[in-house]
Amino acid sequence: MKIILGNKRYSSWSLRGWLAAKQSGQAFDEMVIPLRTPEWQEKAADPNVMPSGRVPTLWDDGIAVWESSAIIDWLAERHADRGFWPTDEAARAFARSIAAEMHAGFTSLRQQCPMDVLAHYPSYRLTDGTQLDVERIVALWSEARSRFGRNGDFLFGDFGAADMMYAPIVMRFRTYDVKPSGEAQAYMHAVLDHPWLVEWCAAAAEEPADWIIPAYAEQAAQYA
Ligand SMILES: N[C@@H](CCC(=O)N[C@@H](CS)C(=O)NCC(=O)O)C(=O)O
Repeated sequence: MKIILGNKRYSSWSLRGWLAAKQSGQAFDEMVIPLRTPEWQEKAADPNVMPSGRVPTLWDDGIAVWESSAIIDWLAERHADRGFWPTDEAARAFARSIAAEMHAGFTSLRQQCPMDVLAHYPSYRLTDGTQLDVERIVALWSEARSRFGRNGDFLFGDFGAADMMYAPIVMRFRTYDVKPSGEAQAYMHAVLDHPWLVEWCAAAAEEPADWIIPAYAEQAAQYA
């Protein structure tokens, strides 16, 4: 199994696919291709690397799967014992709904606050639209935790598919200094302390300096 990723520093969708590969329990290779470089343009145009021209792309037994949600579904089907989705029906319905809501929505937050797992902008101000996205996400996390998450630290107890979808949001909250209280705050700490997230951020910190995207560096200078 092999997964094609963008920069670990920036690529939020890659993080979701990579977490799914981790959850599968299978050994896998990674190919990290830096966004907005000539290498990216070459690989993105090659259907034998990324058929959609985007990351993440998973290659599994010679079969390509792209779109983070499809990668999660594919691996959840192939490794049904790995706890991607809750077994309880009501919990699973909620988990699938909030995962889909993440995949399709929160456009204001996604546009205003690109993921940069190494950055911290303490003086950043959210727009009203982004604030609404934040409030909705915090409400979803709190409801999942209080209704279904009592047996563990994650949305549905153990780490699973819904946590994969929201892990990049946790990263954004840390970067843009969004500090929810209560259940949501505890949930953020659980995600940030999870060994796979720690591993991802450590790898991001090792990426070459010439992979830095100047627009993001300028944002850092403005709000640091
Ligand atoms: N809906 C896709 C989004 C994939 C996506 O947009 N990935 C970004 C990197 S985070 C990408 O490949 N961008 C390259 C580009 O836009 O040229 C998914 O869920 O995987």
